[in-house]
Amino acid sequence: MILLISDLHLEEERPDISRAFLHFLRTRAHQAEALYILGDFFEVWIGDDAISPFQRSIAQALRQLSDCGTRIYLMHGNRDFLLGKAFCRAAGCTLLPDPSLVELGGEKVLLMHGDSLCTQDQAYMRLRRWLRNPLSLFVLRNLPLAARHKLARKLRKESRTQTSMKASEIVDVTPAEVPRLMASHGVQTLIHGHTHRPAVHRLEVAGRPAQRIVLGDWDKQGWALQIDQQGYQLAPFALDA
Ligand SMILES: [Mn+2]
Repeated sequence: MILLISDLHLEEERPDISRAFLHFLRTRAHQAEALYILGDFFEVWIGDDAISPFQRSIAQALRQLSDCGTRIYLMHGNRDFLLGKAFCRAAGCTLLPDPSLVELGGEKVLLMHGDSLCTQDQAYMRLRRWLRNPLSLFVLRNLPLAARHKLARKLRKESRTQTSMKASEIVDVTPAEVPRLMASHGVQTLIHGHTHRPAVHRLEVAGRPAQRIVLGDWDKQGWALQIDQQGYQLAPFALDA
C-alpha cells in the first residue's frame, strides 16, 4: 500500500494538524511501503539552518517511520521550497524533483506539487521562476535569518491578498495544460496538490481514459490518497480520529 499527502501546512499555531499527522504516521503510514508528501508540508521554511524545535520534532517522527521501513519521499511546494538536504537526512526522506515520474502500483504516474500548472497566474509564474532560479536560491539561502523571516512574511501576506483578488479559474490549474503535459510524459495518471480542491478528474490523454487526482489540504479535515490492490482511493478523515 502506498500513501500520498500534500498541503499539510504544518506550523506551531496548528497543533491539531501536527497531532493528526503524528497519529497518521504511527497508524496508516506505518502500514505503508511508501509515503509521498507532495509539497507545502510546512507552512513556511526559511532554511535548514533555521529549524525550530517544532520542525525538528516533525523530522524525528518521519525518521522513526523511515527507520521502521516505510520509504518517504518529499517534494517541494511553493511554501517550503527551501527544504534542503540537511532536513531530508534528519527525516530519513528522499527529495523528489517537481515533476517526478514514478511507478506506483505497477503504473507509471506523474507527481507534481501543482503550482507550476497554474499558468494563467502570470504574476505568480514570474515570481516562481525568480524564486526557483539557482542564483536566487543561493542568495536566499545566504541571507541573514532576520531578512529571511521578513521576506517569508511578506511573500505569505502577498500570496494571501493576491489569491483573494484573483478569479478562481486563474489560481486553479489551466485545463489545457494537463493533457499536453501528461501525454509528453506518457502517463494516464497525474497526482498533485496545491489548489486545495481535492477531486478525481477524468479526462482523455492520447485517446485513452486518464485521471488527474488532486490531493486535499489538511485544515478542517485531513486527506490522503491510498493506492493498493483496489486501486486509487482519495478520502478525507477527521483530524481528531
Ligand atoms: Mn502550494
